[in-house]
Amino acid sequence: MGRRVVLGLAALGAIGVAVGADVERAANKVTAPLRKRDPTGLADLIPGGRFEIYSVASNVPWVKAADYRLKVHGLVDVPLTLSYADLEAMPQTQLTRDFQCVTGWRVTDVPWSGVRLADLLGLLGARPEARAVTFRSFDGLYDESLTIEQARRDDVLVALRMLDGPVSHEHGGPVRLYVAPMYGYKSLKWLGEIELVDKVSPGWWERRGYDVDAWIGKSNGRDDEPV
Ligand SMILES: Nc1nc2c(c(=O)[nH]1)N[C@H]1C(S)=C(S)[C@@H](COP(=O)(O)O)O[C@H]1N2
Ligand SMILES: [Mo]
Repeated sequence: MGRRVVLGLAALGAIGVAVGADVERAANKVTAPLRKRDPTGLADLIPGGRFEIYSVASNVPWVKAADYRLKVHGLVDVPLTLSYADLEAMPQTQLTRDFQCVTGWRVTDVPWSGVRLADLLGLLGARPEARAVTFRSFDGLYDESLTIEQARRDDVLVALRMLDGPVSHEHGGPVRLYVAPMYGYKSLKWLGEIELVDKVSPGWWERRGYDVDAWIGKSNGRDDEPV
């Protein structure tokens, strides 16, 4: 495994004030260049829906798989910096699930594949005082966290592939997080850093009003949603 020190992450910016889905929509407007174009509008008619491309950052560095590094550190026995090849060499787990944004859109039966976060944590040796995991995006803005129990679920992936191909830049490639049982805002794109910490800190959208525990159908006042 590579242990090279990697690209320093840009300082985490804190911007924005208001709360909820309106802010999510407003933030997404910034990212027009990242959105998929569909001049026909026909994509809206495809059953099962399609992905909206979201980014709170207007410019995200384009990182090739060969240049990719994932820093994993904090309350672990062996802090590591992993390359894309390191991640590819680990056992890959496949999952096919619906992807659901808290604002209402859903894409059915999306295939994902990657390294179980649990396997990664096992490799590094989480210390007993590690109670939570914080994730930071190399977009310099977005962050998320999970409790250590959530992070050890077998449906939480450090994803290298989605939709039967490598994770594309617009979907958060080369590597993003995929938290299957939770709303889309937990599935941090452009994953740059994983830190084991002593407690959960609310992520980018959670500081703006979304629930920290983002269970699909059991959070954010959407208790009536089918899972
Ligand atoms: N870095 C980063 N990750 C992110 C977001 C973001 O703005 N920045 N948006 C989140 C939200 S709200 C959703 S619904 C999903 C959307 O994933 P997609 O852009 O691949 O459709 O990404 C999540 N991960
Ligand atoms: Mo979302």
